[in-house]
Amino acid sequence: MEQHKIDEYNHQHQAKHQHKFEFVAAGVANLGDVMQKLQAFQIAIPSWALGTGGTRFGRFSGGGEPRSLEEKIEDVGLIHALNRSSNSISLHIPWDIPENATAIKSMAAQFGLHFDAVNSNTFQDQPDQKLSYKYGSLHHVDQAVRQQAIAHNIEVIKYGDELGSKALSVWLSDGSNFPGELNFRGAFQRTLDSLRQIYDALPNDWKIWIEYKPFEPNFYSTTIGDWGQSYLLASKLGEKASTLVDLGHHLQGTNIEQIVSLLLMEGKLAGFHFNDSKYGDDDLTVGSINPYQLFLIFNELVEGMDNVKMDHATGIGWMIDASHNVKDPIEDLLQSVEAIKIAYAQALLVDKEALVHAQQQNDAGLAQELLQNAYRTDVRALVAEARLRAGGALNPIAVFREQHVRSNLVKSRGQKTIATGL
Ligand code: PSV
Ligand code: MN
Repeated sequence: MEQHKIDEYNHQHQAKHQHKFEFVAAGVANLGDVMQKLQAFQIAIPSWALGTGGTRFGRFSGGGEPRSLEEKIEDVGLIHALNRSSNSISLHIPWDIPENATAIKSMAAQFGLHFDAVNSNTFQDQPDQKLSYKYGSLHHVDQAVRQQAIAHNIEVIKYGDELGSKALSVWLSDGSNFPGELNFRGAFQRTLDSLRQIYDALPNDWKIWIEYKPFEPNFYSTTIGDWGQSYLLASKLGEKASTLVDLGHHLQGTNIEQIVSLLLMEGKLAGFHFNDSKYGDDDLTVGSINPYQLFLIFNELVEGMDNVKMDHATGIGWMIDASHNVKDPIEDLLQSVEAIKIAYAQALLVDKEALVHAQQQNDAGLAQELLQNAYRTDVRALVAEARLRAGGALNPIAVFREQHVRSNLVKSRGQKTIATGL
């Protein structure tokens, strides 16, 4: 995306934007601070979200999907050029093996991108794989299978290291489908032992992020099923290990903001996989179903990070993890980043002193007023202004559509492309 096209769009819409920005900015006491924080805040894009997702019933390609790692990087480069808020990409191995790490790294750098956490994959069998993960990987009863999965994770660290990543993100599908199939303690102990071996292979400045999920693809138990189990593993492993929260990996009604608050307090919150859901791990666009919950999570994050003087932008990992069936993946990611930044901006507007006072007085009514005052502020012009100041588009999706980016991608890449990993 040439910068002049973005500038042209911005120029045409500047006057209307300015009016909206001044209106909302007039009510923001700490405007300079909010604008600076919004500009600094970046959200990583997962390589697997750049193609259309599917379900076990089917997959409907949208066309023009990236066919290689290079094309995935191009797509993230485009997203970042438009929103100036997505300056990194998270790779999944073996879907995204970089054949020439130096070349891939410098290509990414040309788009202003670097590499976020690398993800291992022991939830699928690869064609050339010796032993199957049908009954799990790091928790497997057979030591040879565990060893194969450990070796894979260590290989993923190696790829990530070559690209400048600093974290290994582990999500296991290990679990069981029927009562009695698995000894829970045994499965946990074997997982811990396997993770220890991976932990010991981490470079000094690396972290390991342990994701949890209550069900799917296993439907009776998951060996790392909730934040308690992940936290227990992370605590036993040591300070390089922490818990990764994927918003879709909770049962309905779970108070995610409370989980986040306590993990932060313990210094064990690795970061986020953002998405939204109505029923389970739906992988819908973050903010599309429950934006108030997203705001409440950010409210805890801002309060908790400020409490320990943690830099919001760099203190933990911020990443999207979504992939559904119907929308254009690039538009979906632009919407996701926008929803995250809106929730973050609203959380920055909460009158914290007044909230502390209300809490001391047990004034639930006032506490609600204070939170909802911030939540009901239309901060879109603040987020757009931050983007504008960073060189992005006032309205990224409008530019994407006006420039016919998707149909150009279909022309150059083809209608029936399938991004690796999907
Ligand atoms: C599966 O639920 C999942 O969405 C996990 O959240 C991982 O982070 C992601 O896939 C990629 O492996
Ligand atoms: Mn995830």
